[in-house]
Amino acid sequence: MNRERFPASGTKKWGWLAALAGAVLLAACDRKPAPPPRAELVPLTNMVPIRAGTFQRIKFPVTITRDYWIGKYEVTQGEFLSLMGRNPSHFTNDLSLPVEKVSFLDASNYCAAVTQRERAAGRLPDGYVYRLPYESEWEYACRAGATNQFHFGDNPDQADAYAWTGENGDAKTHPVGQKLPNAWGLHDMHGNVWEWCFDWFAAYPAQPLTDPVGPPTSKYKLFKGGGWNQDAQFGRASSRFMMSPSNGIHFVGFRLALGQTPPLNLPPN
Ligand SMILES: [Ca+2]
Repeated sequence: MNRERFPASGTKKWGWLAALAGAVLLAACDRKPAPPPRAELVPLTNMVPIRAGTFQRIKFPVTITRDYWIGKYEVTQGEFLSLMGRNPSHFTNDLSLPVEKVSFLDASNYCAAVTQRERAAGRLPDGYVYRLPYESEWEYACRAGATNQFHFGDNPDQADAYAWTGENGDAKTHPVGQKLPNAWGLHDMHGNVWEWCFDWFAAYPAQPLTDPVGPPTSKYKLFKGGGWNQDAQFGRASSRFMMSPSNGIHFVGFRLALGQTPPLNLPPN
């Protein structure tokens, strides 16, 4: 047995380890901090991608030049409650009902909270944001390629299969997604609750429009699509009503959009 072999070998081993540690230390000092992992865009599972395109609003074409996503359903009371910790709705006892009595500001705050949550989870890269749909985005998605007053045609008497309205709604909201969707898979675009859009209210400009975002400011924000409180004829794709952004009422809710920032044609602050 060679007694010298072990101490000699041990010395070599420790020397080698020390050299390695030094090299690692040098390399560590040399290395820049690793960049945070790049977020991949993973839209919420109930968001439907909408391709850029053009639709006809009354007499004039409206063109949207960028793709975006829009919610398949109105935002439910369950979704709102779980993120915001409160449920302002008038009609309750079922969390799959659309949230209502939300002001424009409540709806905007919800969108911002979704953005923050998804950003923190690494599912929302810089340059994208959850927000309310612009009116043009909402209307383009509602029409889903149809050129009629409703996505199902021109006759409000055919609304029953697609919409909860004053005629069939029993004077209340209904769980989202019970009626047939439009051609792009979106439910309750007509009826159930009216839906806040991002735009301030003004009369439609009498000209072709590209990526319109509404006036820089006005007194009211607008909402679209009709609801349980009014007959179907009032919920045509081009119809709109408006209300102060701080008011909430039991026939107005909203749905999410997901888009790039900044939007085109955003008016200066
Ligand atoms: Ca609706």
